[in-house]
Amino acid sequence: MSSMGRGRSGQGDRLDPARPYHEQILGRLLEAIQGGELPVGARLPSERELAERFGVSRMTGRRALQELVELGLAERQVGRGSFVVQVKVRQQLQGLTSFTEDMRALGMRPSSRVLDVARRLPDAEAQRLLGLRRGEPVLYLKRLRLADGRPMALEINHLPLVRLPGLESLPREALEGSLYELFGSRWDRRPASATQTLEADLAGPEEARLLEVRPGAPILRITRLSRDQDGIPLEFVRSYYPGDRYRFQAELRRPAGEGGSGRGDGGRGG
Ligand code: 16G
Repeated sequence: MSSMGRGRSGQGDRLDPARPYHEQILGRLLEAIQGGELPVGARLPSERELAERFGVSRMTGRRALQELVELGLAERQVGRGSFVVQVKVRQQLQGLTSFTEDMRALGMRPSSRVLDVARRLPDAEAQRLLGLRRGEPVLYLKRLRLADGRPMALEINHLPLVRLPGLESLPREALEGSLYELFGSRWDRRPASATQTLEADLAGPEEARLLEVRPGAPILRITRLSRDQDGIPLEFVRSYYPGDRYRFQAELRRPAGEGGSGRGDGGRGG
């Protein structure tokens, strides 16, 4: 492939007249990004440079760059040009899915590193949310979740041992796979509903080291309380997500009978 980062027009820069030019230029840019020739932070050729190199109009060059921005792979900086950015995982906020399912749906290979596993008494919040009686233990499970070998989340799970008999004696490897699959296959319990919260935070030294971000980098603190088919809590998880690797998306709808709910200050005046 011809170099995208530098060099002059050559054989490799010829485009096939039978296919849309902007698509082919986009393809070359994608190859250069995926191949590491244009790493995160690299400046992309400008629309003028693309136009010259491929013998197309500046409009065509602009369109290829625009599509790269829309794919979430590049960012325009006013007066400076376009730069390659870290790809973000687009995560839906509806649908109760597992890490394993989410990463597979994105074509990535999920894996886990078990950092800590121990029988413990839950802290007050975990005990209350899980609806445990005093003295009822949880399996405290701390895992680093990776996708294609890259850290994507640090999860600290609290699993109520009274509801998951035998969990404690499972080999460590069983905890490296999908917990949601394990709930189903071993106890015939499936997370059916969950309450999740998201908050912004800054990475402390431990999160930074594990998630491979700098200390003080933006992270998301997420909690999830999942319940089974009968509404019984199955897990309480505190997770840390690197802010530069995710974009959350939710579909929003006006409540039925808009303006007529009689609640809050959203109603029609008069
Ligand atoms: C997600 C959940 C987590 C759950 C895990 C199970 C959040 C925000 N999300 O990461 O609560 O334990 O999926 O995934 O905490 P697994 O089945 O792949 O182990």
